[in-house]
Amino acid sequence: MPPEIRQWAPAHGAPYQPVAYRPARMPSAQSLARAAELRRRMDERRTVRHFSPDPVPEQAVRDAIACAATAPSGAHQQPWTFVLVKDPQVRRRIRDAAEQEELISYDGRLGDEWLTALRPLGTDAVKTHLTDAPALLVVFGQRYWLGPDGAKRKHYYVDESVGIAVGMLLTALHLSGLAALVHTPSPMRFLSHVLHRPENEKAFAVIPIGYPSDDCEVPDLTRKSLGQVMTEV
Ligand code: IYR
Repeated sequence: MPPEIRQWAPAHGAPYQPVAYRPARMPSAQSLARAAELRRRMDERRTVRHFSPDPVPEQAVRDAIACAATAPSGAHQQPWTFVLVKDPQVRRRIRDAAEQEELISYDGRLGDEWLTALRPLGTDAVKTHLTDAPALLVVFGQRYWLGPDGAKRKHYYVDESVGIAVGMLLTALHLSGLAALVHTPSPMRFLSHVLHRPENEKAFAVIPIGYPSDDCEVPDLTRKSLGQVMTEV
């Protein structure tokens, strides 16, 4: 029996029924101060691959997931599932399967150009973070939902929606003092089997969460400047 697709009664086809939205206007001095502070704090975020085994406050992870789930989504269909993996045996299975795929990838499947692009990151097929980080989150995108008649109905802009949600998740985790890695073992199909996800869900990313280890190192990377990433017309 394939795992069941979770039912959700969306407002599919409901008439437009607006409600008033009147958030208090923030004074511009406060906006500027907040924006500058947020920019500074976000620039301190680093992708971490070496985690301390110290536990993280689980509620902080739950709150970050709840923040992610406030993301905008195509037709407000909220096409995401966040699986918090706690069972050490399941995590071991995920690591074994991921490393099996990554060995093939690093052994040639990625190709020279891709491997060259990855060289400055220092990554390889060994994925200790999958078992070492105190929390492991696997994010799935729901490709479709089931109507009341059991028929498949499309979700729109699934990758874009889930990508925005993951961005918000990373922001929430970082501002809560937690480090994370967006890991995309490729191919990721094994995650559906190991985590018994239903047929409509496709893995988007595996996200170990925790604190950097005492001897954590990160690649010496620079970010593009604002002038390099934006233009004005
Ligand atoms: N999935 C592999 C390779 C990899 C690919 C990209 I694009 C990265 O930014 C980092 C790694 C891995 O996880 O090692």
